[in-house]
Amino acid sequence: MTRVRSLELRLVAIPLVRPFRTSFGESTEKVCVIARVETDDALGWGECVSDVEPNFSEEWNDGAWNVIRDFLAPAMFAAGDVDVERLASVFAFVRGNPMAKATLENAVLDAELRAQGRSLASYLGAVRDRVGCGVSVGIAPSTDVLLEQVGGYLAEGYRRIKLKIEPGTDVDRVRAVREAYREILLSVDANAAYRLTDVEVFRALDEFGLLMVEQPLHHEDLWEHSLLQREIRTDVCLDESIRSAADARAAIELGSCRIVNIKQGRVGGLLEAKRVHDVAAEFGVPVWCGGMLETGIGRSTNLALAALPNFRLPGDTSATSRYFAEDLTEPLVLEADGTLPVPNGPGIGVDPDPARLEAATRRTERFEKE
Ligand code: SMG
Ligand code: MG
Repeated sequence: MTRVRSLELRLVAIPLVRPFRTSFGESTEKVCVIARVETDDALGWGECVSDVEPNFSEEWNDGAWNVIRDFLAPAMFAAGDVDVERLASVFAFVRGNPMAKATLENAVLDAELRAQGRSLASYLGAVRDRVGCGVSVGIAPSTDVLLEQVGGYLAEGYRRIKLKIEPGTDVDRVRAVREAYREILLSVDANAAYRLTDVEVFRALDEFGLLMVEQPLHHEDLWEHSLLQREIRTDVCLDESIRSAADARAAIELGSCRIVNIKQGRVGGLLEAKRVHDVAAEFGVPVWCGGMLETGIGRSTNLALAALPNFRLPGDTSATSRYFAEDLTEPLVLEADGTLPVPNGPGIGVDPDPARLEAATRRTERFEKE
C-alpha cells in the first residue's frame, strides 16, 4: 500500500535532433507532462505520452494536465492508502483519458517499487535483460533524404526500419528503400491516413515483403481493418485502435490484425499493457513495444515492458541519440547488435538530472494531500 503525499506536474520541452513528420503533423520538439509523486517512502516518476495537439488520439498535454489536476489527483489523494493495482478502479469514474491515468499509475508504481528496491522489469515479469530495437523514420522531404536516414540508422545497428507513410508518399518510397536494402526487416505506419477504398495501395505494398502495415485505417476502427486484412498478404498491426485488453481480444477475434503494437500510455498504463500482452500471447499473436518519442523516463518504462516474453519483434524503443542531443536522464546507448539494456535498478531504474529537468521545464504545479 502506498500513500501519496504530494504530486508535482511539469510541462517540459526538449528539442528533437531532426523534425519528425507523420501523416498527421510534424514536431520539432518533444513537449510532455512529467509527474513526480512523493509517498511516505519514496519518489516516483511518470511521463505522459500525450502531445501538444490531440492528433494521435483525443488526449493532449493541457487536457491531460487538467484531468489530472481536477479529477485524478483529487481521487488519488482521497483514496488514502492505495494499492497501485487498485488505482485504475479509483480512476474509473473518469471515462477515457488513458494517457493521463497512465501517468499517475506509472509514477505511483515507480515509487512503490523504489521503496521495495525492486525493478519494474522484475515486477512485470521480464524474461530478458536486453531488448531488440527498431527505429521509426518520419516522412522525409525526399526519397534521397529518406535513403540517407535509413542507411544511417542501419549502420548504427537498428534491427527494423519503420517508415511513416501517407497517401501519395507511400509505394514509391517503400520500393526505393526495399531496393536499396533487400534483407532488412521493414514495416510501414500510416497513422490512420487511409480508407478501405485505398486497398490497391496495400496490394502494391504486398510486393515488398513488409513485416507489417501499422494502423492503415481509422484510429478507432476494428471492422474495416478485418476486411482489409482479408484482402492483403502483409500482416496488419494495430496501434491507435487498441485501447485496452478487451480491444485486443476483439481485434484478434475479428481478424483485424495479426500483430499488436503496445504503448502503455495508450491503454491506460503498465498493468493494462501487460493484460494486452497476455491476451495476444493467448492467441499466439506477437506484440512489440511502441514509442511516443518519450524522454528517458518514459523510454526506460517502455524497455521494462518490452522485456516480457511475447514482445517478439523489435520495438520503437530507440536510443536517446535518435531523439535528443540531451535528454532529461543519462542517455540510453544502442549496442552494435541493435539492443538496449533493460534497466535493472529500483523502479524504472533511471532518474532525471535535476539541472536538466529544471532547464527543460516550462510550467510547474504542485498538489498536496490535505
Ligand atoms: O518513440 O520512436 C518513437 C516514435 C515511434 O512512430 C512512432 N510513434 O504511431 O507509432 C506511432 C508513432 C506515434 C508518434 S506521434 C508523436
Ligand atoms: Mg503507430
